[in-house]
Amino acid sequence: MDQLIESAARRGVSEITVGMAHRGRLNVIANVIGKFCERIFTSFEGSIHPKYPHDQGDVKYHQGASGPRDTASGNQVQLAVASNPSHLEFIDPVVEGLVRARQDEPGEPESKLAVLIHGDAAFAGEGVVAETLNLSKLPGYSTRGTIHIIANNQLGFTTPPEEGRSSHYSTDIAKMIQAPIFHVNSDDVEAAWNVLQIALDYRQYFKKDVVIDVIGFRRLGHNEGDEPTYTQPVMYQRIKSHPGVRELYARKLVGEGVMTAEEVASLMDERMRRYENAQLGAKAIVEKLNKVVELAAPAPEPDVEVIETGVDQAMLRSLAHAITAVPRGFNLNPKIVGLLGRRAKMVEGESSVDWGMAEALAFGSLLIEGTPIRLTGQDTVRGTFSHRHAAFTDTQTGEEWTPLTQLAPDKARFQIYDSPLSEAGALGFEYGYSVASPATLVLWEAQFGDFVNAAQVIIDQFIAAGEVKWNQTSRIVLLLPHGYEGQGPEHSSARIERFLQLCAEGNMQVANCSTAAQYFHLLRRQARQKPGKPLVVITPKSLLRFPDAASSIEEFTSGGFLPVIPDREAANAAEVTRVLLTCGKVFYDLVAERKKRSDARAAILRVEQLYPFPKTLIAGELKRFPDATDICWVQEEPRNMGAWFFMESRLSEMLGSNQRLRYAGRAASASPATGSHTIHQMEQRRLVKEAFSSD
Ligand SMILES: Cc1ncc(C[n+]2csc(CCOP(=O)(O)OP(=O)(O)O)c2C)c(N)n1
Repeated sequence: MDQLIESAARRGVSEITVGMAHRGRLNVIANVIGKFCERIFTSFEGSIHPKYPHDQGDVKYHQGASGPRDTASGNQVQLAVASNPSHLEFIDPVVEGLVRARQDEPGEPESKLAVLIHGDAAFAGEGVVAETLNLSKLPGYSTRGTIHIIANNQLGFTTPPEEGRSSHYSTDIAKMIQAPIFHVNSDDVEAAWNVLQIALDYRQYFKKDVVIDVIGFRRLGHNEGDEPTYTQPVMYQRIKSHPGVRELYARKLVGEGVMTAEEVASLMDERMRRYENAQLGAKAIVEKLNKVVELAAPAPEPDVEVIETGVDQAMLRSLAHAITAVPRGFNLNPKIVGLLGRRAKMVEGESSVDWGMAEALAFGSLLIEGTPIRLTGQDTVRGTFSHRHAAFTDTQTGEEWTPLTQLAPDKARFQIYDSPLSEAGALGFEYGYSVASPATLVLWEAQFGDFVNAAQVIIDQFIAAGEVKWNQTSRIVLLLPHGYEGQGPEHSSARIERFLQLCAEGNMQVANCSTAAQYFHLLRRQARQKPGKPLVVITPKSLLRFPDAASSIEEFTSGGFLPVIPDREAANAAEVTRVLLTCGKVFYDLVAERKKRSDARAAILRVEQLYPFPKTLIAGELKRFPDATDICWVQEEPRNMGAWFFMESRLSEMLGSNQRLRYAGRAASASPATGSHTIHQMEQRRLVKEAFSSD
């Protein structure tokens, strides 16, 4: 590691971001990044170093660290070890995203380097490794070559290679990208140094990944409590009699007359003194603090307010012109000509603005205001539901025209990429990007929201908990198509319940917009928010083209995202005896049913922001209907899914003694949705009917 930094600096590298798991991590933080011994020892003593209060958020060997290092060649290198969870290898795509964000800033991209240190078992076994390798040469994801180092101790906890992988080498997975792989004996320090020089030359010249497999052993057990001779008695007999690499190399240097035995001993003494001093420093800190740690009171839930995010109509007009005026000589697909014509008319008020145009206007206005945007996902450029068309392909030349890239090229960059078919790797990358580039609005879109659970580790370990664990903020946006439309168990649900269960301490936001204007304002609000918090947007499928979900242009020129949409149609508040609270597309079914029944007694409130829970706004709306005794949460998801469990306790707390809270929705179910379109329709009719009857 030491020589990696020195050698990389000599080749013009000025920034290195390291991703690594547990093994050797404290060593790297203490000895490579430097100056962190005292912090680590304080943590071993059971206290938190006053300079690093956030260390209490995670165990010491998961915390990140960063700092500058002056190299022997007189250069300074900025070093960082990324904070990571216990989940092996999931830091890989995150580090790639962190580094790509830095490379997208002005300066020489190759001067910023990603280094990933892997365990041999994890490199062969964890699928996210393959996902990350697959990103390495893609235009939207490449970091111009990563140095991979396998700290290969020939064991995965107690599991030997014969049981841990079907390939000969743990590194064989890297053959998928034809990366050069060097296997080197960890006892041979100078061979490792030589290999490192070749690897760095390769990376700087070819801008591709390279792998160094350092084959050695683990002197002790997997961790403090492990007894390796239970499972590897023969191997550990041999390890016991092995002098270790430091001793071997010292002997070699002494033998060659490079150093004397006294010099070796004095180097050791000096190093031990450093540790002892750090330990004394840590003890002094612990004694000084010497107070009983008190449990902090839980943070109150943040309040929700409406933030003005409207855009002047003249600006919307000029934006619409820029994104609908086809460049001279460009051969547009005739099927798309109509779409552009319709989009142009929307801004003139001749028709309502639909979802796709609302998004384009949000992006366009943000770019002009100076917010860079990066949007990725599977088939995202066109849009899975053919509603986006962020780029157009010339029918004769195959060239692409991406209107939003031309809006403010000097001020704010618009990046949009179709992602590879990956969720964990692709979302991990975007999370990393959003952390390193807080000014950029980074959005990741799932093909259908259902597939987001293939990236669950990134959500649980990074997006939901990253700020509390590591003081690491992100304003990443997840766009998750969701809606019960009879498409079966795997094209219906973005698993709203899972996100809501993770919500606490204001860690993130979950919203489900029912109109195009709401989506526009939500995206704009997200770009303005300080500090950034992740945003999960439950996005529609059929509503993309549903006329009632489109919005008039006036709704874009003033106002902001409404966490709760009041019922403007409930004619006479005094007549209302029933309040239906809901979110998402089922709102439109409820409105249609109320109309069919000519029911003036039911009001329908849309809770568009589920978390942070808009308590004051909902309470204010409920107050408008003093005679409403039947309060019903309506959802199209099964009872054990959707927002019901989240809403039940929160709404119950707010009700008066004369009010009763009910549920109307699908029955609890093991699978998110039925596979039969007919049964889907029957269920949908039933839940809507139930909403209007409290018997
Ligand atoms: C995703 C995940 N699964 C399981 C574990 C539990 N675990 C921690 S270390 C380890 C063995 C890792 O072996 P290897 O990758 O060779 O690294 P080593 O510990 O030998 O350095 C396992 C299974 C984990 N941390 N993360």
